[in-house]
Amino acid sequence: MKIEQYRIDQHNEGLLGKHNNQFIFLKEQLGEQGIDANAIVKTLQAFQVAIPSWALGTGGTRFGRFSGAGEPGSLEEKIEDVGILHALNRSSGSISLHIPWDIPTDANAMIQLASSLDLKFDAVNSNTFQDQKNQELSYKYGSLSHVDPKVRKQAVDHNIEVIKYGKDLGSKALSIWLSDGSCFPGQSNFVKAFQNTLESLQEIYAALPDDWKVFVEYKAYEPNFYSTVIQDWGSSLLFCQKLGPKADVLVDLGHHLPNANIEQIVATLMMEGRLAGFHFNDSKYGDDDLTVGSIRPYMLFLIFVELVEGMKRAGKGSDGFAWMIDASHNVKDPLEDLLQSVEAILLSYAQALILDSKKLEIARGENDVVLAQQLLQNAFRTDVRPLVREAMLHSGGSLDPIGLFRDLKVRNGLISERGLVTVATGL
Ligand code: LRH
Ligand code: MN
Ligand code: MN
Repeated sequence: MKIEQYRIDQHNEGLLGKHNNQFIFLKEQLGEQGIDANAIVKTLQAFQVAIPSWALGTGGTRFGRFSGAGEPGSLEEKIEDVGILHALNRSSGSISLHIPWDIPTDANAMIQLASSLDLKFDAVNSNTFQDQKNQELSYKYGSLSHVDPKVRKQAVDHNIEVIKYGKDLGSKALSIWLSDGSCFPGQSNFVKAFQNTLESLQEIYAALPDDWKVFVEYKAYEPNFYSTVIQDWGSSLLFCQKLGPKADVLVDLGHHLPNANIEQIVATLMMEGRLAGFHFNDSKYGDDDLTVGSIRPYMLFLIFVELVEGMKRAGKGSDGFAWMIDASHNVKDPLEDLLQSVEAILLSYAQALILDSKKLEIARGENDVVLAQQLLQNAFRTDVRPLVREAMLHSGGSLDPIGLFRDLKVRNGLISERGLVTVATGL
């Protein structure tokens, strides 16, 4: 199923009058504050968020999975789904694969399909947190940190194989997330686990092509509940510093202990030039993997304030980082959910872009706490939806992606192509 451009244009026509009024009104308001709305629209247009292959089907919980209908059952179908998202919002121009949940047996065919939908292959993810079919040794007690060098070698070899898959697809980065750790005090020697992991990572690092990066993702807990080897941004940064310039820290919003100040973490990593990018999601309790912006939109905005500031300082555009959604869908249609997530990311970015950062710096210098807060909240409380809509419109996308998805009955189309019950590979 492919969404033709004329469908999008037709749908936009009916919405254009109302949108133009709203955009012009906001443009005037922003103009009075010296902000160029058109420049912000351009910046938003350039922002691309990768879609993970595992978020295209219903995730479920450890208690059960209520399968959705018409979900993708193959890699081709997953690429097609991302093609649908990208046609609608023009902001989801890449897909991130998880090996071996996805096995690109015919890389050229996959590249062709992806480029016909204007998509690229984002970072490839390795998986040593599950035992795979026909695997010789188990990861029950860890992978890259394992006490047994044979298990470590198996995990290193897997990562090197993932790099090969990625190379064939034109990916430029390997994302590593380890579940390694311990469930009980005494189970693991923290120092040995760190050193084993470092040695294993060094072997993987040595296998990286020249123009590749490795992203090191941390997570405070789960599935190990006492300790995690790469538990926080500090540990992750330490690994990256020891590995070398091709290693950077990957922040997944759901991987922190409650109430962590993620925006400050982001500021510090950017200051050091070691932020690889993001796995966006939202949560109330832990690694909930809920729709981005659904629970703590103000936190997301504050993160984007630091990102915008950090990008400016580094003289980098948004294409200098890896942005991805990492979410799970238990009750919503995954495609609708992903459209909501991408929109939430763009909204936060737009809010951060309209912040008067010069005034904020002056307020900070004068210890005017009230004004500093007011400036942030003025930006956050501005309805920036017309900016995001204008960006999508200019890029050939829809003014109302979810509305059009529903009008075109995309899910029904997918069900008639793929059947009512399809089981997505992966989670
Ligand atoms: C772990 C994680 C990591 C995995 C993905 C499936 O919680 O965030 O990024 O690769 O979920
Ligand atoms: Mn993640
Ligand atoms: Mn996670």
